[in-house]
Amino acid sequence: MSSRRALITGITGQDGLYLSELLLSKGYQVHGLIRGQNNPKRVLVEEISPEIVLHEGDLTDFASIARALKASDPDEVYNLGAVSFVAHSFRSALHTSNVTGQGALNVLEAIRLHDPDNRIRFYQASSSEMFGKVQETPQTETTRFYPRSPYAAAKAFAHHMTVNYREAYGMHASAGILFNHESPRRGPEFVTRKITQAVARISLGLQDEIRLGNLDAARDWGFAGDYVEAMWLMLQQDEPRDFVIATGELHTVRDVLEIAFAHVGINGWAAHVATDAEHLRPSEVDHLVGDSSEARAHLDWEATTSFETLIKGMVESEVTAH
Ligand code: NAP
Ligand code: F7E
Repeated sequence: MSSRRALITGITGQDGLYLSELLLSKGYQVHGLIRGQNNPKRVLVEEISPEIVLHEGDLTDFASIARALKASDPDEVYNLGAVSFVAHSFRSALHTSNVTGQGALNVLEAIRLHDPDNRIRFYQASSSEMFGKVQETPQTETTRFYPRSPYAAAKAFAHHMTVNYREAYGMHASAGILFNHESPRRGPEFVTRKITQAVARISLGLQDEIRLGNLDAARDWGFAGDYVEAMWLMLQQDEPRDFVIATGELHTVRDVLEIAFAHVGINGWAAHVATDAEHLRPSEVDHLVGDSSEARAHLDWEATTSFETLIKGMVESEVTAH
């Protein structure tokens, strides 16, 4: 029996790892594009399965994407690769635009040339950050974008190119507009992981304080394992289209602190938290919350992990790791 093949860019990232596990469990042959000649995160992919086939390449290098497509001959391509840290994108706007924006176009164009019969199905990792300075609440598939960072502007470009390749060339190309999703595999620079890691260390006497930026920022935080399921479901639909994937619940950075500290038995977290202007952004996104009614109706998808369970689980995982 020949199994389905998937090619994932960004396979070493949080979502790439969860998606690899999901696709392997469904019997897929999984291929990944991996950056650099000796990527230190290669080991994370190999821990999931030594059977995953890695192809060296970079989203800014069109030829390397074309080579990976030829070698893997996939049925599905998931474009998860990106410079994904919003704060960093302000310091590296051109690079972010090349990787997160034009990188997606490189993948679309490589697929178009490799597969003129449109056999390949394509997923683009779009982001709630595109809503930025929100024009309505909650945000849906039709809410107008108002990007507030180089990252968000690059994602908006990639999103529009995905829609354009679908409409112009009939490609089965879909974009998931995903709201924040977290896990113990989240990069340590993102606020939920930064807090849960620090709280575990404070509870173990290894650290005294956490330095943070805007504590009033509010997000719709879900569990990454739930969200990769939505990516896969989108590519199983007969017709390609875009979906908002979110929990519909809004919480602040303060709520993350409250739950994480309480879980290790520390009340009065203020003594352990300092605010530091270094972590403020030149233009901030104050609050984002999504409406996933379309995903519920058409994909039968729903977030299954509550915010509290997510944050407590991340703290537990850090305590165990120390
Ligand atoms: P992540 O952990 O930051 O992973 C990013 C991945 O992109 C890594 O595998 C990284 O590989 C790769 N990458 C970076 N630059 C590259 C380049 N030049 N060429 C090829 N690959 C490159 O991100 P994530 O949280 O898993 O998110 C997955 C995708 O969804 C991203 O596109 C992100 O922007 C988007 N998204 C995320 C969220 C969220 O809340 N997590 C929400 C909406 C959208 P290295 O090992 O080389 O660093
Ligand atoms: O920040 C505030 C910060 O960096 C969340 C990416 O996956 O989700 C992610 O982007 C909020 C912001 O995620 C600190 O200002 C306060 O308002 O965890 P974050 P993000 O910027 O929302 C979207 C959907 C993506 O697509 C992105 O790729 O928390 N905040 N103090 C802080 N944030 C950080 N990182 N560090 C702080 O010290």
